[in-house]
Amino acid sequence: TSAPEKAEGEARSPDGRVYASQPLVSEIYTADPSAHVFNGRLYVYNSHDIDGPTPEDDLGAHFEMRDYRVLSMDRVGAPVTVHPVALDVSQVPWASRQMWAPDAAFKNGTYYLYFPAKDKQGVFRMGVATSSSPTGPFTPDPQPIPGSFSIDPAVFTDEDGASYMYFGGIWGGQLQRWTTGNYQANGSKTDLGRPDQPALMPKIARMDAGMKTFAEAPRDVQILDEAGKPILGGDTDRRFFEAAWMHRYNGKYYLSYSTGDTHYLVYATGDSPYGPFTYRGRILEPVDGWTTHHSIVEHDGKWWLFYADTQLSGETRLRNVKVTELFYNPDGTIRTLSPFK
Ligand code: FUB
Repeated sequence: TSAPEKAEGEARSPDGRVYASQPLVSEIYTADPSAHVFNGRLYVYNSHDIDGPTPEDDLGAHFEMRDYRVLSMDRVGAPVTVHPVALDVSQVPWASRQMWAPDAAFKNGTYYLYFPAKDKQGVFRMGVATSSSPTGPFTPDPQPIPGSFSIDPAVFTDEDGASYMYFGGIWGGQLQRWTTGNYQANGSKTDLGRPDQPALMPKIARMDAGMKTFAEAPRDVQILDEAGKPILGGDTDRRFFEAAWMHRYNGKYYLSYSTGDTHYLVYATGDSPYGPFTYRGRILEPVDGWTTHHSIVEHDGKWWLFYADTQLSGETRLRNVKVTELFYNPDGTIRTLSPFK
């Protein structure tokens, strides 16, 4: 599906608010941006949205993406290249549909693309594919990463060279169906259904040196409130929903994520990649469209927030990636941004 050319006067949302940033590209629809700097250039690994036939539902069946196309640019504001298809679902032997939010990493002279997709049984798993180029084409492993499940992989490499995958998403992301360690096909469609109990937390697993398998069983990443108690399931303005991202700033670890049905991008900080993390606040107020999913990267001496909204289409299933500068306060907190001026 092609996105329409940007038209003059399209810079206002349907309710009249002026967008703070413009879509990075309009040739294709893009979402869920994971930005990385490789050899000084910015690469964005995103979902490639298409206009499929499935009606919208709470489980995201309308996100019917089939392939990945990488975006790249010399710097924010420079022309953006839309690269050819990097990986198509038809190349992945175990996958059936819904190539959702991906991420990438570089190690051992190889670029790794991590992606969630539903297997032939309709269960989300995480795949890995490799390439000698940051833009692909990528060659997928024939099986998903052993022990992987749910969605939204984010692979963070720490200063000591250790890499970790953060992942998970509730509702359509199926995390709530894995509480026993096995997939419960008839499990909850949303969450634990226990608003006064600790919420489902994102998962973390250290990656093996080969970057294709977990070096340990995935474990919970604890997100705590200011009193040191786990954020509760009913605290929907702050609890983890999907889209985990990790970055390091001034020696602290920043775990950021989407609150899903309340549409915030929020963050929590900690002293170790494993956490625990203490909730600190909002990064981005709700965008146009249901989903909100981001990444944070440093480039050219500034920090950038990549996110997406539905400016070009007005439809949640057809999103467009944007970027805006992110600012830290002197105490290390992040200044809350609005997607509108
Ligand atoms: O784009 C499909 C899914 O919607 C992603 O995996 C989630 O993070 C949400 O953006």
